[in-house]
This record gives sequence, C-alpha cells and structure tokens, in this order.
Amino acid sequence: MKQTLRPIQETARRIKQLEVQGARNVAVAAIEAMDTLAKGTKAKSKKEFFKELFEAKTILFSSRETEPLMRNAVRLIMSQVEKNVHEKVVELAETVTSASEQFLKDLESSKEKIAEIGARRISNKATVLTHCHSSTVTHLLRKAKLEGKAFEVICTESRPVFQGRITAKEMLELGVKTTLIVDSAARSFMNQVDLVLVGADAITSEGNVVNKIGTSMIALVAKESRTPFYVVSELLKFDPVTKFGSYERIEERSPDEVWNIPPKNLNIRNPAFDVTRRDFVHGIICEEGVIPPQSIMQVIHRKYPWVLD
Ligand code: RUB
Repeated sequence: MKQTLRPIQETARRIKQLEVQGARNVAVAAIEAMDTLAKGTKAKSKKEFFKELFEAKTILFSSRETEPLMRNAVRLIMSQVEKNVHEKVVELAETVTSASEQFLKDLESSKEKIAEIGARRISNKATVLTHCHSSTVTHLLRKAKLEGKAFEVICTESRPVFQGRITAKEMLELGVKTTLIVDSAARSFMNQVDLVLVGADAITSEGNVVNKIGTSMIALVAKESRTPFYVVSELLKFDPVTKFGSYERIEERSPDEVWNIPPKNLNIRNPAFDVTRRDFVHGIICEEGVIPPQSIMQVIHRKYPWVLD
C-alpha cells in the first residue's frame, strides 16, 4: 500500500468499524481524507495523481455500501479535478482542496437550513421520538432547544450497536428530558408521541427512505397511531443509481454485533438499514423545505442537477 493512501485506509477502517457513524459524518470523514491525500501526494504526473484518487475512491466506497452522500461528495470533487486542464499535480491537488472545502461549507449550510425549518415543527411541550443517531436530527433538536422550546425526546436504543445511546447522551447534555426505550417498545410509547423524526442514509428516486434497521417498523407503528413521521435529511442523500433502475444496496454487517459467541449452526442476519416506503413519510425536512417524498426527483433536478449526470 502506498504511503499516501494510508489516511484513506485509516478513514475507511474507522468508517467500517463505526468509529465514525451516521451518513453525514461518514461523508465528512471521506472528504477530509481525500483532501489529506491531495495535500500529501507524491505523484509525479497527472496520470499518477488520478490513479491515486481512483484508488482512494474505491477504498472509501467499499467502506460502507449504503452511503450515497459520501459517493455524491467524492464524485463531485473528482469531477472538478477532471475538469481542471492543468497538468501540474500541485494545481490539481489544490482543486481537490478547494472542492472539498466548498462541499463541506455547503453541507454545513444545508444542516443549518434543515434545523431552522424543522425546528418550527417542534411545538412547546412536544414529545419527539427518534431512532438511532442522526446528527441532522440532533442538530434540529438543538436548534429547537436554543429557541427555548420545552420538548422531550424518546430515543430507541437501536440494536445491535446502540447508537440511540449517543442520541440520549447528546439530548441530556442539551438539558432535554430524555427517555431511552428498547426498540420493541416503540408501539407502547407511540400514543404519547407528537412526532417522529428520523435521519436518512439514502433516498431513492421513488422517494423511499433508507435508514437504520427498524425505521420502517417505527414508521408503520406511527402510521397506525396517526403520529406524523418525518425524515430529516440533506437532499444529497439521494442516490442517482436508483433512478437508473438499481436498488439501493443494504449493507449487511457482521453477526458478531448481534451475538458474539452464538450457539453452533445458528443463522444470524444483521442488515444495517431498511427501506421505509414513501407512503409512510409525512415529509422530508431538507434544505429546500418540507417536501413530499414523491417530489424528490423534481427537487434534485432543480437544486443538484449534477447528481444525475
Ligand atoms: C446511522 C443512521 C442515521 C443516518 C443519518 O446509522 O442510520 O440515521 O445515517 O445520520 P449508522 P446523519 O450508525 O449505522 O451509521 O443525519 O448524521 O447523516
């Protein structure tokens, strides 16, 4: 392995092992790794530099399968370097840096807009249920709290790796009244919930949403008890491959996460995500507003046409 690809390998390892979790954090880590690679490159020619970038892309993309935000980000950065007519590696590397910085800035501004829009949906004294840990959801809740709203949060623990505990800790640090429940208790609490907010890993061309395993069951329960179910997500989690016919691939993780010393011959399945059909989603709270999931293609066409290139 080339020395310059080390930071890429290390980032991919951290992503795989969930030291970095959540779609946004995964994308940010991947972009930062690409930038580090560009800054430290020893490539002697444009060809060599491109080879490094392509190798980096392959390593990062294989770290987690269900992360279109990371893929869209890396693709955008690479396409800008490809458009650069200069031959000098230093100038191409600068393009990686400037494209990375711009992407991170835009991502940050989407997060702020989403929080601003979504916080309006949280009324004083509301009870919000959330699943897993989404930094976009917790940022929205932070915004609502800073606006002085006195809401409470119910977090599912999110087996098998308990990302719900991260959410619970963040909410407590904010001074929000927080209750942790086991995933299977979602129905028991749904009648006292005013709205459900979940993040997204991927949005398909039909407006279906891929998020942490168990999300679709919570959506089902929310529908049955007529509780509004919102997805809080940057539009760039849209996966263009779904428009061209492919299904979003669902990562299947190690059975060890479910039971590390299981009985012999036991078959354990551990899908990381599931698909929530658009008819269960009240709206997607994104940087363009609260949109119906059915409108995702039009919104992407208008706001991020390059995603469909
Ligand atoms: C995290 C998860 C989050 C989304 C959105 O799963 O499903 O809801 O990634 O997160 P995992 P964010 O812990 O397996 O990565 O809003 O931070 O992008």
